[in-house]
Amino acid sequence: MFSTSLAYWLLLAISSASITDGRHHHSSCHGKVKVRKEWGSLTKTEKLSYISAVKCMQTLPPETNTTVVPGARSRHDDFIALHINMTRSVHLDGIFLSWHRNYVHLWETALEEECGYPYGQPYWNWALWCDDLAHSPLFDGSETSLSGDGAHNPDQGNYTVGNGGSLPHANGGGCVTSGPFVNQTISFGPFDFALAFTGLPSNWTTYTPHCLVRDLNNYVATRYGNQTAIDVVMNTTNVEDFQNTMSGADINLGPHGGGHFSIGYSLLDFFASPADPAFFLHHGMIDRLWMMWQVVDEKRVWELSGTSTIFNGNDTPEVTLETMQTWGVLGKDRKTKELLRVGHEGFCYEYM
Ligand SMILES: [Cu+2]
Repeated sequence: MFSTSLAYWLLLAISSASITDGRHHHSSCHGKVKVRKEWGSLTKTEKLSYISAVKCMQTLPPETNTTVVPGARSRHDDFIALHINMTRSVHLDGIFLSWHRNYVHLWETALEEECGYPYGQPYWNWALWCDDLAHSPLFDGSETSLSGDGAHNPDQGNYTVGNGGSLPHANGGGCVTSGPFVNQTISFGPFDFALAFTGLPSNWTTYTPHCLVRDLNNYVATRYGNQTAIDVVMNTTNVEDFQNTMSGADINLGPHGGGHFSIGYSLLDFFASPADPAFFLHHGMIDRLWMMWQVVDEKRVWELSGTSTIFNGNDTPEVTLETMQTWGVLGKDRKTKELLRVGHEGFCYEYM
């Protein structure tokens, strides 16, 4: 315990220093800045408020056109459906970071405006809990967690990853058995990763209710989410390397892929992963690291690499500052250059 909390405070000290640097850039937020904190450092009130706001999003009616997407049953489903539909445009490419920055921000904004959650979007610092996910504040299954492990599923084989690689499963693999999201119904999917190559079938919009599935996997979390793995990403010096080390390649999942795999099944669904409430905390951490990496050098802020097609495919041109990005019913279209600076263009938050 001692070493965990020591590491925790060291990390807080490091992150505070970086944020101070970030403030040297003039902000256009005029003092209205939300503080995004690590889940473990939220007060009980803040945690319960966040959980009840997520449940509120799962109860409010959708804004998606349900003639087109009949599976959409809630505001949370609006976020999931949009992500499913855009998966092959916004991952493993040149708009991954900026698109998800605004996606998480739109979620944070909806939590406040529609569900009364007044605080910043929390994040999940992988390194703090990677060797014991089931006892982390985020996944311990208590009333102040986002639910715990899934029931044991004896039929799990290994994960096949990349070019013939293999990763072990853990002890879960079934529906979550404890905590606030034990009765959550996921409306879409699950979707096979192979669809990343072929595209979605037209019936992806169908209502296919199932439970929130988890398989908390310390082996994967430790391998790809420890501080050394994060340092590899943070020590890169151009955005192409930052993107590639964050999301990994082949069996090296990187912290981005590693986070998805370490929680397993629902969060691992390449298309419908925002159905797991932990998604927004995972991507909060990615956004935090990107911001900390950007403020080291002003020219990193404006650096772009890749297209807006999965695997940087050439169906779309190289991303530029003028490239338009879209979020459907969730929010207005934005130019990429508006999405690159925390503290500007409505991104009024900071990381603690
Ligand atoms: Cu995503």
